[in-house]
Amino acid sequence: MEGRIIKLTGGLYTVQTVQGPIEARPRGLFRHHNQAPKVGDKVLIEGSTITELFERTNDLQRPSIANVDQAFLLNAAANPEFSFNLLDRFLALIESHDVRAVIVVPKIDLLDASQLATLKAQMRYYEPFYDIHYVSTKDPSTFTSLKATLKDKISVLAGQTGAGKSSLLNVIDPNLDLKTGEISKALGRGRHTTRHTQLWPVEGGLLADTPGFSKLTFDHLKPEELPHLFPDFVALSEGCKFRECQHLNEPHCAVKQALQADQILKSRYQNYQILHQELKDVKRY
Ligand SMILES: Nc1nc2c(ncn2[C@@H]2O[C@H](COP(=O)(O)OP(=O)(O)O)[C@@H](O)[C@H]2O)c(=O)[nH]1
Ligand SMILES: [Mg+2]
Ligand SMILES: [Zn+2]
Repeated sequence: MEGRIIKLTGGLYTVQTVQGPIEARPRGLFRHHNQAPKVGDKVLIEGSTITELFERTNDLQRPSIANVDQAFLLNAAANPEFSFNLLDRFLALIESHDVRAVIVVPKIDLLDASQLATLKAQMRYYEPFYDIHYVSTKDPSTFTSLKATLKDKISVLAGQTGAGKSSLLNVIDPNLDLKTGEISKALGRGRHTTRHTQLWPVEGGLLADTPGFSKLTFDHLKPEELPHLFPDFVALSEGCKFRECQHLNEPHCAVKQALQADQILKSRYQNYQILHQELKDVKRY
């Protein structure tokens, strides 16, 4: 029977199947992968044994989840102040893990109508490349379109502390926070909570209760890889003279031409330059 691993605690896996959740253990390491199954893996089970592990589409380390379809990247409209730099860094990081990013702007109730209109106008630049959801916990109906995207997918949340991740979990399923709270209580002592990642069935999909991409580090990337992580630049790069154009000092660069023609958000290009330099400065051995 086919299933999806939604939880791992002390070597015991919980596999979601058409017959409901089943607790199972793996047969051992898997020949083709030489690795243990993890949360998010699509597997075959016989009785209470995981017998086969399907190929992964991607493989996150923190939290440890395979086959993530999308990451909701939260950048609050205010408090903390909206940052295009953080937005672009997170987007590149998520792209580098082969995960689809979905932009979420929480706390729109903290802006007045004209401030919100200004932010939306700036964000319009991203619309051809990313879905954007503007939400507020003060108006739960703002979450309707976001909820609809959960179906049949594995989703994780990303974004800095205070962005509104826990609040979003709470709106999507008020039981989620409670459940994680129960786990820490069950462990007792209340001093140290051992967190384990778990996928919760919500809106016909699965949502991780542990945020991803919390370390905004790019050690795994070479500067030459960066152009591929900016889909807006990728779309233009056909017009660059050089195939592996870095869009920095090369002649006949379509990205720089678009920048001069105001077809690229200035902050977007600046953030690209900053990141490119940072990746060059990373020590490699
Ligand atoms: N006004 C307003 N406050 C919000 C909204 N979403 C979250 N907050 C508040 O922002 C703070 C941080 O939210 P939280 O969900 O804990 O962020 P996290 O650190 O990303 O999990 C909390 O005080 C929330 O009550 C919103 O849509 N509107
Ligand atoms: Mg939180
Ligand atoms: Zn170029």
